[in-house]
Formats: sequence, structure tokens, C-alpha cells
Amino acid sequence: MLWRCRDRDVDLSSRTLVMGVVNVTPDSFSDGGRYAAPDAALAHARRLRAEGAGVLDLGGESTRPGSQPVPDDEQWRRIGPVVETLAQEGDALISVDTASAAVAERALAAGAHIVNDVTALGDPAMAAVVAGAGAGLVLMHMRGTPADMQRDPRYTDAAAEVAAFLAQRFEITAEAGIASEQVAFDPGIGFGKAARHSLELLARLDALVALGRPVLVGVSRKSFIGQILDLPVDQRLEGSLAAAAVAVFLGARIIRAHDVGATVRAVRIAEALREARQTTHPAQA
Ligand code: HH2
Repeated sequence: MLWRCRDRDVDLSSRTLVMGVVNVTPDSFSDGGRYAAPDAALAHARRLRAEGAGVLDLGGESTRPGSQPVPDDEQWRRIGPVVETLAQEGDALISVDTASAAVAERALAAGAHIVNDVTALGDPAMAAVVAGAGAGLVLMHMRGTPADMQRDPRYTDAAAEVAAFLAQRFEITAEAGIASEQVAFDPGIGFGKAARHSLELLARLDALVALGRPVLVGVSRKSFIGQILDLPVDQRLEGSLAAAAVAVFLGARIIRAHDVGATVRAVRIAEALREARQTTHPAQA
């Protein structure tokens, strides 16, 4: 399985891609303010690369529950210097975590490879920007907006509804001239989901895997883990690793994580187990 991200074809057939989170923000839910200065963000990005991140996800806007949108110029003021420096260094695969077509366009012009859009083309100009650059695109499911998404979200069948939504967005990408090889899907863990919905989406990841494109999962430090273990955000590493490993076993090809080194080690075992099952029981894989 290949993921086309401009001039890079990322092979996801056996190795899981770990996407390291670089929040260049004052207010992200788990690490807000730690990497808000460009030098701190760059040092963090390089550290995540050294720990095994295959892609770096740079964001200048928190999407935590209750957050408000950040204007385009401010997003770019935060992430622009980091994108530009990493792109000049040349080796890292760079993703930009933005719902804004204007910010995505500037990042792609500076050398980014992927647009991680948590609104799945909520900005009507986004599809043309991605198509024009031939960029990788993450289509994520969210119910509502970050400001209101955790106010009593309801689903009849969360796995089926999320898969149907993403399949519908996938059709729009095709109409906009985005090749299917550019697209990855994400169930949007914690985005307009109660803990039980996040668990259902992970347990039934096969409904998304069946759509035939790489599935990205972001469980790192999220609140469903905190709720199950009754632990604050800085004590959710083991829970995050367990959930990431299960996601990979069930077919996720990209894991978005804050703790990259530990995540790489956990997913290596999960993908070896997935491979073993495929070899011994091909029908289940
Ligand atoms: N989760 C967050 C942000 N972006 N993108 C994708 N595709 N999938 C996710 O699960 C996802 C995401 C939330 O994590 P974080 O970036 O650490 O927090 P914040 O939004 O507060 O900056």
C-alpha cells in the first residue's frame, strides 16, 4: 500500500508510519506552550525524527475541546519558520495540521508534503490546494467543531457513520482531481465522540480499513484513556501505547503520537503480530 505525498511515495505495506506531533501552540491539550518558540519546536522535531518518526505533523492551532479557531496569519507565524527550516534540511516528511486552505497553501509552497485536515475539506478551497500540489491528504472525521464537539455527541452506529462520512468526502476528493493514492482516512478519536464511541471506532477499525486507503489513528494521551485509567494527561503513555498497538494489529498504517520512541517500539511488535496472523490465517487479515 502506497501513500503518494508529492514527490514521495510512502510504502505502508509492512512498516507502520509513526507521525510525530509538533504543536507550535501555546494551548495544546497535552503539551501547549512547550514548543511554541520556533527553536524549541525545531529541536523537538529533530528529536522526534531521531526517535523514529517517519513524518512530522506541525500544527499552529489547537483543536482540543472548547478551542477557538486561530487566524491564518497567526497559524503561519507559528509554524512557518519551522516548516521552512525542516524543508530546507530536506530529509523529513512534513505534514501540516491545519483546516485552512490558505495555511496549507503556504506550507506546501514552503516544501510540506501532507495536509492533515481535521475537518476533511471543511474549507471549500482546500481540495484545489491539495490537488494542485499533489500532496498527501488526511481526511479526518469530526462531529461538530472543536468549540462544541464534546457536548453530548450521539451516534446510532459510530463505525458505520464515520466510514460513510469519510467515503463521501473521498468522492469529493476524486471530483477535485485528487488521486486516491494521495488520501488517508482517520476516524478522529475524541473529536465529537464520547469515550464509548472512541472505543467502538477503534474496536471496529475494519470498517475504515475496508475502504482501501491507509488508516491513520491518533490516540496519544487522549481523554478516553484518561477516563478508563483515571489518570491525568501526563500519565497516559502506557494506555496510549496499548491503544496504538491494537489499532495497528487491526490494520492502522499511520499512528499519530507525542511519545515517538516508545510508540515505534510498541507498533513494531503489533505489526509483527499482524503479519504473523496474515501468514497463518490470510482470510482474517
Ligand atoms: N488529534 C489532535 C490533533 N490533530 N489530527 C489527526 N489526523 N488525528 C488526530 O487524532 C488528531 C489530529 C489532537 O492532539 P494534539 O495535536 O496533541 O492537541 P491539540 O489539538 O490540542 O493541539
